Amino acid sequence: STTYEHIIVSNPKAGVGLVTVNRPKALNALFSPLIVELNGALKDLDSSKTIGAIVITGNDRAFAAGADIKEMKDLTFSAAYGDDFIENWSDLTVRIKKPIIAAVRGYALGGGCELAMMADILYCSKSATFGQPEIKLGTIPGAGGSQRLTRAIGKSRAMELILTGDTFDGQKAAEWGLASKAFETPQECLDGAIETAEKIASYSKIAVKAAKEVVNKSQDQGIKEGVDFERRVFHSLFGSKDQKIGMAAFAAKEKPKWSDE
Ligand code: CO8
Repeated sequence: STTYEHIIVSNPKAGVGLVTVNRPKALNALFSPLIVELNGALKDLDSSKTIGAIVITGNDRAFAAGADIKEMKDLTFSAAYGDDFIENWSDLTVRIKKPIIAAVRGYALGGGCELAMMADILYCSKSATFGQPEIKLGTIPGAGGSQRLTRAIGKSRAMELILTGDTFDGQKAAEWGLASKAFETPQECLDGAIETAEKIASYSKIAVKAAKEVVNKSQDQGIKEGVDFERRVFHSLFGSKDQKIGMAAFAAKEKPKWSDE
């Protein structure tokens, strides 16, 4: 089997593939090599004859604290647009046919929140922290956040969260319908996700595939156009001074002084 540097793939129960994001020193910040590994692992699990459902998790402190700000801070518009930066994040939603459950413990911020929202089912611990804080860095969500958060919790709440960068906890995520369950503890969250994955894996793989496909039809009409549009605007912000100011300030642990340019 393949060995990975930034993720761990295991088989905790019959039919269940568990992918653990494992870059704890950076709070599981999502950088390109990790996304490549994640896509590779998901594709392997998707084509496995024995796996019926997949769980993605992080650790107790972080599901993922966002896209890697240090990797993005010097990115230019032409590089972001030219290479269609983060387009491969969408692999998870468009290529994987088996159900994916996100078990969110700790921080799910920015790209981390977006990754969790790409899953088919979202479970969290009550103390999990969600948010789209990109505005504080002089940019906007770039991996579907503006579209999926708005679909999940409604326009006014999503607009408020994206414009303020405020976070919300797992209990609120479940109340608002972003998560289907909020568990008392991080361990219960992971166990619950594995248990649900095991149940799904006990059913006919062909019926499960069909069920996922038809439920997703209800979401997909129009969302692809929205996500593509969002990513283009996100790319264009790499041409602004404030994106450089915001991300450099994060890396230097300083407060940004906005130029409004
Ligand atoms: N990128 C890079 N490094 C990070 C990130 C990140 N997103 N988050 C945390 N780290 C690093 C810190 O720099 C620190 O590194 P070091 O030890 O070398 O200084 C280490 O992880 C531990 O973090 P902190 O010391 O900051 O831990 P605290 O407990 O003090 O704070 C927080 C935890 C509140 C989560 C804080 O780390 C934080 O605010 N992180 C950034 C959150 C954020 O802004 N996320 C959004 C990023 S932008 C984004 O995702 C854009 C999405 C666009 C689409 C997807 C593109 C790929």
